[in-house]
Amino acid sequence: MTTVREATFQMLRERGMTTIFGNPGSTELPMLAEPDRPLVCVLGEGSAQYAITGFWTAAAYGLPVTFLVLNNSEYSILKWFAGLESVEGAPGLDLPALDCAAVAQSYGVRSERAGSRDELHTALSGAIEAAEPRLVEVAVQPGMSIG
Ligand SMILES: Cc1ncc(C[n+]2csc(CCOP(=O)(O)OP(=O)(O)O)c2C)c(N)n1
Ligand SMILES: [Mg+2]
Repeated sequence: MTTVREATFQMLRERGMTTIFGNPGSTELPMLAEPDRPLVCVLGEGSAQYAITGFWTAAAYGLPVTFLVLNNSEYSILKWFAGLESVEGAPGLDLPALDCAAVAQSYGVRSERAGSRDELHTALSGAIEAAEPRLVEVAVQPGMSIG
């Protein structure tokens, strides 16, 4: 069975992209290396909480980065890891009601939520074209498998 993680890495590799650690690394390092390329930082709603000031950095320096938050309302990777270690009932792994769009907006990053495939396409296109930081948040299903 293909996992979301494997499919994501494969998709990135096929397009000459890579994964970096959290907001600051995703925001600053590639931008310094190749400032003319559009930059999209794809992250989970949980990861966003660990480097939340990356939103401030993007807003303060006017960096034209697009944040795409895939919000599955859980700490999925640790649920998966708990299963791997046969741990049952690990606490604190559900993350309901995290609103990354509202948080990023409060840091000065114009943000929106997409509720459908069409809305996601429109929001992402606009965000990538914009000459300022933008955030698009979309709800995705919990769990690791996609098929
Ligand atoms: C800067 C940084 N802090 C902490 C971690 C540890 N870490 C790995 S995944 C993760 C959160 C995962 O939650 P989420 O982003 O919601 O992704 P999901 O597992 O639900 O796909 C964290 C905190 C990290 N990789 N990098
Ligand atoms: Mg999550």
